[in-house]
Amino acid sequence: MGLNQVKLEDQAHGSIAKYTQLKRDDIRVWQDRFIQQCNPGSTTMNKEQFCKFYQELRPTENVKRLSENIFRAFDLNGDHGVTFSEFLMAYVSTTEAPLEDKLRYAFNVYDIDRNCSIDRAEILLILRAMFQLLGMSDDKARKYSYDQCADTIMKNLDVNEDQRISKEEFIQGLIRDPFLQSLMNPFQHV
Ligand SMILES: [Ca+2]
Ligand SMILES: [Ca+2]
Repeated sequence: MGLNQVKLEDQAHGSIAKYTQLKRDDIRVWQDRFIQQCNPGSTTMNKEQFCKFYQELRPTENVKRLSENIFRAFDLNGDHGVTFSEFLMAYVSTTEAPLEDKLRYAFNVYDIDRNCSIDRAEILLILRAMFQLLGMSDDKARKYSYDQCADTIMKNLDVNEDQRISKEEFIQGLIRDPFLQSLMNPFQHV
């Protein structure tokens, strides 16, 4: 590794440490583990690599269907790759950080087209994966009915009734409503 690269890595680790409160040694351990899964010479994961890695990190969860959406949520700059910094900051935010931080990432999971709001179609798509994550049998899922569920969610979260849920509406709404939170927050069950 060249001197410049070392310098860059040091800077990156500095900001990760500040954000996550992790010790530099721990960050290095995470980095080694992360890089092993990337293509040789790369420090960025593609979707396939990420999904495999994430499922290994959360083996008890049925995250398979959701992991592609979690990839998108973690890929903050939207370049279809998750860098080590993006990964570790997101992973710590969704496992150890306060609820509000988890919900910020949860919002990204639902905002499939990245237009900073969630519509009913996006809710329906993610709900199916959430029900699977929650281990609900088809029967139980049918009882709740996705459509009914989406209606309840829109009614409770879309405060200004513009048929879209903003990030603020999403976060405040789920903090207010523990039932919806348990149904909708993919990071609650870690
Ligand atoms: Ca990215
Ligand atoms: Ca959207």
